[in-house]
Amino acid sequence: MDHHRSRSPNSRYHNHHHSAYRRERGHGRRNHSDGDPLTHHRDQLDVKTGQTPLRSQTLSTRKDLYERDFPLYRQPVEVGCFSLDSQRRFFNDGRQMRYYVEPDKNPNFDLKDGYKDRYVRRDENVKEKLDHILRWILANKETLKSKGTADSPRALDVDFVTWRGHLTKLLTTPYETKEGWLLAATKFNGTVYISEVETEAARIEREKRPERNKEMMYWGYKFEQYTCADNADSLPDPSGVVNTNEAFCTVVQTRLADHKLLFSGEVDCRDKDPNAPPPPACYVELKTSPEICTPKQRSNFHRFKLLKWWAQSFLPGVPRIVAGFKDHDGVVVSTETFLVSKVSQLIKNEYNCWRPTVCMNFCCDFLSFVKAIVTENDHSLVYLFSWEPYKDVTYSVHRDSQYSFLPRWFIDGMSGNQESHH
Ligand code: 0WD
Ligand code: CA
Repeated sequence: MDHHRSRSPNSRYHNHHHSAYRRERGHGRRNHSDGDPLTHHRDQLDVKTGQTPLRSQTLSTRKDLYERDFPLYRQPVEVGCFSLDSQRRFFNDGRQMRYYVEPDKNPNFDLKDGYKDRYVRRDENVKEKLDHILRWILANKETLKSKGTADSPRALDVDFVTWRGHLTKLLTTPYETKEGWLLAATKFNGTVYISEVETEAARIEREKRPERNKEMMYWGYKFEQYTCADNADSLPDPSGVVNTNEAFCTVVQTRLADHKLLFSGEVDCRDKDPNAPPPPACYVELKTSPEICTPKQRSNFHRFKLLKWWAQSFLPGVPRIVAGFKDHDGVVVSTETFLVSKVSQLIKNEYNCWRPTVCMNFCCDFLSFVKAIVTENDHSLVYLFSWEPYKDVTYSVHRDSQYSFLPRWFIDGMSGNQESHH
C-alpha cells in the first residue's frame, strides 16, 4: 500500500534527463521555450542569491515537456489535523470535523436560503499566509523533528511546507490559460516554506466581484451544510448559520519523486461509519457545479472542472468527491459521486484533454527548480516565483521586504527548542 500510482521511480527522473529547466544563454530568450528544453545542466543553476533582483533561469510550463511516466507519489499519510473555529481561532485538534450524510439523488436543496440573514463571511482582507500550518508545526514539533545531523540539528524532516491549495495551482498550471500566480519561498532550517502572494489581477477581481458571484460563493458552503452533520449520529441542520471562518484541516506528509512534502488542506467531512478506513481515505470532498444539459457542457466539465477537482483531492489522498449539480436558480437538482481514482478513465475519450502525469511532472520539476534556486537559509529572504499564462516561470529575490512571511513567533519557537538542548 506504499504507492498511490507510481509507475516510474526509475533513475531517469533523478538524473534529470527529462527536466524542463532552461537556462537563458543570452539576452532576449527569457520567457519562451525554444532550443532543447529537455537538457538540464544542474551546475548552471548554481546561483548566488540576494544579489540581483531577477535571475535569468526560468522554467517552461509547456504541456508537451511533461508528458512522461507518472512520477512516484507516495500514498499521503495524515500526521495530524487542526481546526479553526467560528472566530478563526486555531485549535490543535479535530473539533471542526463534520460527518457526511448522503443526500438524495435528486434533492432540491435551495442554496440561496440564508444568504441574507444566516451567513458569517470570513474576512478576505486578512492574509493568513502559512500561519495556521506554522502554529500546527510548533505545537507538534517534538514529534515532527528528525534526529538531526551535524549540519542542521533537529530540523524538520521535510523539503517543503505549504498549503494543498498552492500545490493544486501548480498541478493545473500547464493547462491554465486565465490566472497567473505568485509563490513566495523561504528556506528556514533546511525546509522550504511556500506561501502564495495575491496577484494584482486577483486582488482587483476580488475587490470588484459582482454581487451575483458573492452569492454564488455562498452556495458552495450552503451545500456543505445540507450534507454534513456535526456528529456521526446526528443529521445536517440547514436552519443553522453558515460561518466560513470554521474549518477542519488535515496535515499530510508524502513524497513526490525526491521531494518530501508536508502540507495541509481543508477537508469538508468524513465518512461517518466508524469502520471506514483511516484518514485521509475516509474523507469526502463536496463540490457544486452547474447542471449539465448538453454534450458541450459535459465536455467542458470534464476538461476544466474535473481537472481542478481531481488535482485538489488527489494531492491529500481524498478518494471521493460528491458533486451537487445546481440550476440557474441555485437549487441542487442532482448529486453524483466521483471516485478520484476513476477520473482519468472518465476523461480519456475527451479530445485534447488534460493528463494527470503532466500535472504531477510539472509540479515535481517546479519543486526541483525551487530547490535549485532557493539555496540560502534565511528566514527574511524571499524568492518570489511568478507565472503568467503562456509564459515561463521566473523569479526574483527580496530581502526584508513586504513578502517575508515567516513570523517571529515561528522562528523563535522553532529555534528556542534547539537552545534548550545545550
Ligand atoms: O492565503 C491564501 N492565499 C490562501 C489561504 C489560499 C488558499 C487557502 N488558504 C488557507 C485558508 O486558511 C483556508 O482555511 O487555506 C485553507 C484551505 O486551504 P487549502 O485546502 O489548501 O485550500 P483549497 O484547496 O484552495 O480550498 C479548500 C477549501 C475550499 O473549498 P472548495 O471546495 O471551494 O475548493 O478551503 C476553502 C474553500 O472552502 N478556501 C478558503 N478558506 C479560507 N481562505 C480559501 C481561503 N483563501 N480558499 C479556499
Ligand atoms: Ca469543497
